[in-house]
Amino acid sequence: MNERAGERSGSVESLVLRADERAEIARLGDETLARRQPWDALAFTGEAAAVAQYLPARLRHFLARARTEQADVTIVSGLPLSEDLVPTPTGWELAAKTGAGLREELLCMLCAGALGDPFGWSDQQNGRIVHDVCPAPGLERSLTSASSELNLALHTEDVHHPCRSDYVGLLCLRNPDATGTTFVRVDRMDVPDDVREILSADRFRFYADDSHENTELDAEQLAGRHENRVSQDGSVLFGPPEFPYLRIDFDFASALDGKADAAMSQAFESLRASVERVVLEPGDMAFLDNYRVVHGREPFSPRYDGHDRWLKRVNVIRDIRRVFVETRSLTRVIV
Ligand SMILES: O=C(O)CCC(=O)C(=O)O
Ligand SMILES: [Fe+2]
Repeated sequence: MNERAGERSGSVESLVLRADERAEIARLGDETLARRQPWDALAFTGEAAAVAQYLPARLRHFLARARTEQADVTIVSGLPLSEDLVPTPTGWELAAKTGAGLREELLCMLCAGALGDPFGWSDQQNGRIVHDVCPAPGLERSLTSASSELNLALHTEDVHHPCRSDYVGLLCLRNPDATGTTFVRVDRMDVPDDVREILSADRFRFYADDSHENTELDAEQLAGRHENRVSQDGSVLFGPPEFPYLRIDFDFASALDGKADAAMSQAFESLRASVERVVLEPGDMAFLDNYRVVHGREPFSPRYDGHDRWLKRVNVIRDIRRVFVETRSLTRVIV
């Protein structure tokens, strides 16, 4: 993990694993993987929280504290990646087809299991529980995580949905150009009380982004046109006023009236002024609190030579029953 001095305003909770802890995690990972052949992340979702109890106590304690204290950004450093990690795939489909980085998927799910319940979306990466975030040819300027050349705008993950994750977990496998993951804390939103009041009312619409819609637009093609997308209306700010939660997406949100539109512009302006960044290094896993920060990514040049940036991503919800209730089924993949 590497943060540029002077570019952070609050702290990032971080834990650097010791060599003995890395070895313990590697052993747990290998044993679990051997027991769980062929590896199927979905089948493991119900077991992840229980197996996570065998992670080193310091790591469990650290993640439990992040959960109870509602830390904005939490980073575990030094997770034991495979020494013979395969080349970075050119897109998630190839990763899925070839089973690239399965041991890392398991690490991702174990850490996620110490914080909550991993879950997926049927329309995102074909219902996979652990996603691959790597640049894909042809999608360099898309509005999804497969992009590279464009700044990935600040967003709440899966902003349109009531069961959006409490945490976005990102395990870094490669990041050769030290590309930053950007984020802004809701606490940094500095707007007058009357604007805050508007932002706290159900005067906004949140849309499914292109990772759900299976479209591959760039920003110019989207140009604020959201017709026909799945959406939900709600407020930008919610929860305890003294410890607010946030829901916003710079590309996939709109206001329902003129005053709300002006308030949203002010919110965007304020958030833009407080962007922080964290550079994930191989073996770092970040958990971004999806209620307390919005996140994005800096642009970079893809190589498509096997050495590209590569993250494994997992959505974590604090209580999977929210999904069971919303979908009226025992599924861990939201349709
Ligand atoms: O690539 C990153 O650092 C973050 C991308 C992102 O927003 C995501 O995967 O949800
Ligand atoms: Fe994201």
